[in-house]
Amino acid sequence: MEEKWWQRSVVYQIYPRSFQDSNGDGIGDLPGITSRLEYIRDLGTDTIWLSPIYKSPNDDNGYDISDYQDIMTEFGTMADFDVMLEKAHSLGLKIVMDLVVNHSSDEHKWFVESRSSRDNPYRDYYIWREGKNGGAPNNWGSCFGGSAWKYDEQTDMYFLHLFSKKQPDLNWDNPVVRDEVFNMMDWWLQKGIDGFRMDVISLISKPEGLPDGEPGPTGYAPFLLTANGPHEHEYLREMNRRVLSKYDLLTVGECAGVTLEEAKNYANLDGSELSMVFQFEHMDADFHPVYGRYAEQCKNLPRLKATLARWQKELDGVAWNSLYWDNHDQPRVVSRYGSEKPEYRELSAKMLATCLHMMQGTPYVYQGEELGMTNYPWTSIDQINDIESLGNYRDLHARGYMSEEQGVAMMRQRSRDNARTPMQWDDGPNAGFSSGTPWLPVNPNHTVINAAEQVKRPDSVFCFYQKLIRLRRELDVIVHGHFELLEPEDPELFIYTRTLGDEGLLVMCNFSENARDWAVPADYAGADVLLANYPTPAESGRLRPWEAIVLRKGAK
Ligand code: TEU
Ligand code: CA
Repeated sequence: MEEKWWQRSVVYQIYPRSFQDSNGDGIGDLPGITSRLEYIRDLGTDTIWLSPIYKSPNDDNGYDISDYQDIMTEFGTMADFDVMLEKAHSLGLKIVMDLVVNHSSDEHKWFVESRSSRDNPYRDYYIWREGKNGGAPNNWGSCFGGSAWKYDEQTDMYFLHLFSKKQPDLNWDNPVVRDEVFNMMDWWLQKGIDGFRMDVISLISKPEGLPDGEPGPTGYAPFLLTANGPHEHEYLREMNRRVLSKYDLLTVGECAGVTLEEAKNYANLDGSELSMVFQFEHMDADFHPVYGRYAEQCKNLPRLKATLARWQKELDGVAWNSLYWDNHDQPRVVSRYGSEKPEYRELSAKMLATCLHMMQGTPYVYQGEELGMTNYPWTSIDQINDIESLGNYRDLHARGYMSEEQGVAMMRQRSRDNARTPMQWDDGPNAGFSSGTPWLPVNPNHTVINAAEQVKRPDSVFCFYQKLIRLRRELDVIVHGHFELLEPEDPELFIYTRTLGDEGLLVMCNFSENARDWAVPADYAGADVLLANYPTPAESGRLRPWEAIVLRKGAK
């Protein structure tokens, strides 16, 4: 199989609202992104994934789209987009857009029509059902808490919303909806974009008859029961045949609920569906066993290692992995699996980056991850903007599972807002993000953690990411090497090898602040040090706190 361009790419994700404000309204925008494209090029990433920039009432910060072919007012104009796209391409950067078509905004004209009457031509663009026993049509719960159904008086029926009440699910079983979506995609591709990240694309085909599911701790059936539905791959193959296959794109499906077996279809190397998927098993590895994500973190390194190892081994040669720790939905990985202690923060950020970037797959760097940015020290629920965090907290608080104080502690660990505080450009006011009042508070630690300081310090996290990204460009063993996990049960060490022919890498990562004895296997004795996160040479047979070392043998 010849190598595809995105198999050697490293993608930079921008959450536009929090990246760079150019007009002082406290909200990031497209001209702000355009002014920072050289920074992204200098990091070494070659592709940008833009979280949604389309017209939206911002109930879910742009993941509720009211016009798929126009730009969100706060972010600028289509002319601003064209300038940004043109400059990105001139710098050798590709642009991947966020495709949010499992649902639209309830302010989209399709839904305004659909809800107006039962026989409106747009009625079947969405999923309407009669109530049952005086309540919702089934027991499905929304990802954001509460029921996944909203009663609509106008036509005395309920509509489905797996996410917020203002995000009605589109009816993909309706061929006219598929035509609308495919035409819109082609319109953007004709403008010259280079691919799509597809929001919850694994949920578009609902189970026949919309049956009740097994209720979870909140009494509702989890929304993930709709994942990988009966027509999922039929619709994606139709999308590929009618649109994607006409271009040379990076397409990544955000596949909530995807299994390894399913991923072999979504991301198979024969190009009949998508380039790759975002899976969530490694993101769920530290969930609370009963309350899931929105409860205290339950770290378990062996479980994290086992899931990543399984995805590495089972997709090798069959399908393609994405690699990520951070995005706009996840708490910052330095706070989640690293250390915020001043003496360890940068070491742990570099160790986490090494662990991820030495694997097989396309790595994604989320804005600020290349600086080692951390979670925010929230002190009150009132500071939280995120609809998902608030919805889940209110559900659990109302049921007596969580006090307000426990809720604030949970937000400091788990809220999506930890990823959405403004990008930290410098140590000045608002971290150089805005000359106005930022829509979400800037982390006070921007005086210590910021791009301006790091781009010129050779041992910074930023410069370490530059090295990692350069190595991926240069070494086939990183792109194509086969993965083997060592020490699967060790609770602190994540050690694995990559081999391609005679060449091999030994990747040793200490996920703890405990120094550990660990003897390098004989076949790596005396091997060259390809990469290390400590400034001083490694002590043989020992791994220092948060230490990462990559040994290379058999290089030609
Ligand atoms: O996220 C969908 C999804 O899978 C959620 O479970 C998400 O990963 C969650 O926040 C993790 O706990 C996508 C977008 O990435 C998210 O920002 C949107 O809120 C959501 O879809 C609805 O569009
Ligand atoms: Ca702005």
